[in-house]
Amino acid sequence: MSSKRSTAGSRLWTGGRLATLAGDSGWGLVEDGALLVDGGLLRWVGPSADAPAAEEIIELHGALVTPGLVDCHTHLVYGGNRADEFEQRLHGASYADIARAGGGIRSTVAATRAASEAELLAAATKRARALMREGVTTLEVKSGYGLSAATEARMLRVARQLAGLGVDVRTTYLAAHALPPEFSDADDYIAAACQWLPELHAQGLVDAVDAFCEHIAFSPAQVARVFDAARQLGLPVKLHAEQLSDQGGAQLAARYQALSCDHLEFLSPAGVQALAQAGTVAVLLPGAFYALRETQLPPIAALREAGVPIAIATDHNPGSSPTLSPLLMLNMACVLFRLTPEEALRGLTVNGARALGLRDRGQLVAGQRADFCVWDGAHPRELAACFGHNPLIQRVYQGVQGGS
Ligand code: DI6
Ligand code: FE
Repeated sequence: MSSKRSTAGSRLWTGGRLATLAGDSGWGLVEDGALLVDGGLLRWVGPSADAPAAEEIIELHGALVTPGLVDCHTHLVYGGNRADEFEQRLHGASYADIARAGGGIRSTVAATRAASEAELLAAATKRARALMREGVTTLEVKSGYGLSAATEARMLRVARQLAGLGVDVRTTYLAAHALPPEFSDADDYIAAACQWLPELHAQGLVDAVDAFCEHIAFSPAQVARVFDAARQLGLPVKLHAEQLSDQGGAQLAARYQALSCDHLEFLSPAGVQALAQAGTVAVLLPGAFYALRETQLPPIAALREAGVPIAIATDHNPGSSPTLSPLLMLNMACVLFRLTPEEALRGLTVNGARALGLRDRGQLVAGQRADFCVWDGAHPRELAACFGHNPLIQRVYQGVQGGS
């Protein structure tokens, strides 16, 4: 890539192969395409031959351009690591066994509480940079390893600071993730978690509210109380639903017009219909499916048939999905879940954005944010077909070249 002039102002990226993902289906390919950027937004997208004039021209030399990647489900801020549990699972212990024995999420809670804000930020910064090196321009980060008012706030503050790296960060309150050791009654804990929310929201730390609805976590009735607290503040909700069993979480979330339901391996036909009617995004997490050696596949065909938008994400966390590779998730979504490469890329761009309630990104269309990636490749399906390889040449965030 070469730049002819370096004046600030309008910039034209020209001579690229664009996968715009415009519309509801198809790659939206523009061979020899151009993008005009001004003020952090895409102002014009089309064939290079028709491109308007700009103050600066950047030649793409035929490189592939896609929207910036949106990782809509991560647990990026935490202390410690859980490689010991990886070994335990290889020796036959299940994820649920380890959680019931006090490991799992609760072991990360102990390590997170013991870490200072600066330590959490340093660790999360490395992880965010790794995601950005593979093209992530929007990143969601959940709390849920603090499980007290002070430590949930600390996690959310750290998450917000990651925006300084040059990535858009959305924060989600996930206090209803596990029962902390100082509580013996889950209902009492849920009451506390609901009480903490207004103050965290008042501090501007919360974009959405999530919960873990599962036999090893919280019941639908308990989740409903958390969702009521969110609704009182006008906050949208999301749900970790039907990961290990069918709890009817999707139907509950749909009643609250949830932005997304995530995991969904055990989603029932009634759950699929509920998501379709509510317009809730199904976020599939192949990294967790793979790492836990799950065998029950999410009901992809039924989701497709019902027209439920499908997103994919890394679910980066130290236990069930310790991956920092969104590109590997593209490949796994295809190989493990049989998504098409186009569905997978839509899942990590436009539908990932939708799972965060964001409609201003995820497609290369005039008016959208100028968040895009330039790749060494001729066709976007290559991004899903290859794995263990990073072809990113350039990551552009709000019209600014961040490099790879
Ligand atoms: N499901 C997940 O994928 C993460 N949380 C959850 O409810 C995993 C959290 C962990 O194991 O630390
Ligand atoms: Fe998760």
